[in-house]
Amino acid sequence: LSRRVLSSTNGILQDKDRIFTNVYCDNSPMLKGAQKRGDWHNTKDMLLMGPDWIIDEIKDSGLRGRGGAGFPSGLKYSFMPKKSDGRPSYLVINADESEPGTCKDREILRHEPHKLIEGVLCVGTAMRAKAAYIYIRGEFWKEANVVQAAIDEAYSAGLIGKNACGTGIDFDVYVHRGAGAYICGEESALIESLEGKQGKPRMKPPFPANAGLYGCPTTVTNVETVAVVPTILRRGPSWFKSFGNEGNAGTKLFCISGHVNNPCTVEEVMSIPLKELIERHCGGVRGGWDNLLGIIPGGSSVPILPKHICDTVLMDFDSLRKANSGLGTAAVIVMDKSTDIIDAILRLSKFYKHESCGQCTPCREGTTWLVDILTRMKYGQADYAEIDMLEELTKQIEGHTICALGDAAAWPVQGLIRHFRNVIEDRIDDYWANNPGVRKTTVE
Ligand code: L3W
Ligand code: SF4
Repeated sequence: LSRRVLSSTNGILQDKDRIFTNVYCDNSPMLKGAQKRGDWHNTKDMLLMGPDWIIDEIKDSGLRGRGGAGFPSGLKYSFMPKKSDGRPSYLVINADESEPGTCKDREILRHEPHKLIEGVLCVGTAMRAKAAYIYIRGEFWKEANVVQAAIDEAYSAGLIGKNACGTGIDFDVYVHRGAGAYICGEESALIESLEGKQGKPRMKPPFPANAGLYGCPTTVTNVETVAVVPTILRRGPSWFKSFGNEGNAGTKLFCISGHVNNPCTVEEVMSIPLKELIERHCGGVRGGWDNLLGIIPGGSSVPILPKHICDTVLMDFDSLRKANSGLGTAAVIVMDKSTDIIDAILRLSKFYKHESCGQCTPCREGTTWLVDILTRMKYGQADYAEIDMLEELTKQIEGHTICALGDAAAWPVQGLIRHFRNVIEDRIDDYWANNPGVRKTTVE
């Protein structure tokens, strides 16, 4: 809390500081409208400052990846080779937005496609790439059409393609559509899928920056991360850093769903208090703040937080990590007291079981076990000892798999046990009290 600079004294983002000014589609997403909003302004001058300048500006801004991991973006982009060894470098945009509760990149694709394409050109130039692929979730057919139309406009206007923006730089942009698998949002599975194979994650290292698409240096990066870059370059890293707490710079799109009066996607300052975010933009929790049970603050892959933590926690990477959860994709899923919390977490476990690619035994078998045990716990048909066994199972999955899907399956269940063990125990007590004739089997 040492450097709480929330753009204004009352802690809300002012319109003049919004990056995504068309996120509600007040105006046309196409080129004319985008240029009126300031997109493609001075892009040539920014590109001619050179790759090192662009990377330094991104590093200085403190931008961290908006796709879930929060890795420092400038550092990640700097991993790409400065000198070619004969292999081309590729930029790949992860628009496979599939994390439950997450719908922020969708709004950018629909309403701000030129912000993305300009960002693709800036970031691609920074890593000396000549081509970028935008990998769009299969279900987003409308968004893919909008992005393709915007790319066509950008080619016609000379903004991309040969001699992009009159800089002498050649840069091509292609749309590639996924086929509806969550795992293709994992960067190495996405690369496999782009290559025409099944979307199964690769072991890392090597990281894509060393050996990615077709074995060439590749950076896979999220839509929102890239789309904010032109504004950072135009307005400067200090402007971006003036929002949020130390190490958690900038503004951010939050998508808030569940038991609130007005679910929405909204741009706010990083480090805004969770309660303020919901009360200011969503008309509060259904039935009032005291009716809150808990909130998943960052998409389905992070642990739920109970109300007493939601009362004060700030929405940024480090604050949520300290609270034993995470910012993830900044998808805020609100649950009021009417929620059957065991059933809600069971639903997530079913999702991960379904989406597991099956390569690793702990993930493939473990997610099946999570579903089996939680299904019984939902009805109370379990034993107290099985709660510890369930927790142990999550520890056997976490950190023992090729990709982060295993962790993502484990963490929500750990959050359930950490904060709602009493609910599971009460459910077990109720079941055995109401079913005296049923024979109980004890877990060793
Ligand atoms: C070179 C090194 N590159 C790290 C790169 C790496 C990647 C980035 C972050 O998982 C999380 C996951 C989900 N040399 C490097 C290096 N890099 N060290 O930096 O890497 P990492 O491993 O921290 O994260 P990840 O594998 O990208 C992403 C979580 O996000 N998530 C869900 C996301 C869902 C979506 C969606 O809907 N599309 O994104 C939510 O929490 O669980 O923990 O690029 O290569 N030494
Ligand atoms: Fe596949 Fe799961 Fe292993 Fe990831 S953790 S590679 S999804 S089996």
